[in-house]
Amino acid sequence: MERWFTEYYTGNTRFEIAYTEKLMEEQSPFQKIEVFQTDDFGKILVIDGYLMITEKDEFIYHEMLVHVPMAVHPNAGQVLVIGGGDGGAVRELLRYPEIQTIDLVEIDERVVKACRKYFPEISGGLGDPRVSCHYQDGTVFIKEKKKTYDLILIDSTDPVGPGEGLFGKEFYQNCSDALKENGILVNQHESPYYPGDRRSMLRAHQRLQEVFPLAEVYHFHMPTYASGLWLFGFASKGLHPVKDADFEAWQERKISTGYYNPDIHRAAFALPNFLKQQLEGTGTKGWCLL
Ligand code: AG3
Repeated sequence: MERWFTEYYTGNTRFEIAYTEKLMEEQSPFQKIEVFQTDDFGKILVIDGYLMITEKDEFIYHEMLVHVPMAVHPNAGQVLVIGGGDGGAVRELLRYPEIQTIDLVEIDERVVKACRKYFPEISGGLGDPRVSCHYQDGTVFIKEKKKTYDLILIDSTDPVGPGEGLFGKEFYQNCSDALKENGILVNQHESPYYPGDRRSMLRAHQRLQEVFPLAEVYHFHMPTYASGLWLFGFASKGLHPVKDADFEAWQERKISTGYYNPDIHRAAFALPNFLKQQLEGTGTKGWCLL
């Protein structure tokens, strides 16, 4: 008998992966956590019915989350990751010797436990001496921090359930206060195709633009997220995501990557017209607006 993991993108469109075994299912105080073994994507982590990571393509998401801002920031020493309990973002950050401390603020300790058990290759860096794990609500943690971080990564779930506050304007303002003068914020920014994701994307973009002098989005191809086209936001008090990137310095570090490279970095900020129009609120032609 075939068993399927199903994620509904809308009431009428869904994505399915057959699994060979359900390795765990747990209702934590915050959310439902599931891990499945699949043939095509390796192990997959699902939270509240939404696919978070697959062993096959998580590198794309985590490389684009980390290497884009790291190629721009001239010297990131203090980094904050909010969410990211799987450890994928931390794994990529640890490849930079100039990073001295990483605070990981994950609301749900059960996610970390599950990932340490089932995804050791992704979560392995969480025990590194440079990393401090705080099991706390990121919206509360951030309030105490002023001019502390060079880089803040918001590696969140979707804006339903525990992830919701991580898309709020007050939270973004607190992130801005917690960043040093040349700090950068990168956030999980949803996607333009399906209406629910699009609404979240537009709301996040508007709020970030209200808080930060510079707020842009960049895209990457994520096979197992709705529509395959996914976005991160890049916000700063001045540093430009392409003009201020130092690609030579990045390449000198000889970090081997499966997706990220300087051409991809530049191209990620080149947006298709329909997306530009959506973000500017001028999408009158109806491209992808259904
Ligand atoms: N964070 C979730 C990204 C959004 C997925 N959304 C969806 N499947 N509807 C992934 C965390 C990886 N560290």
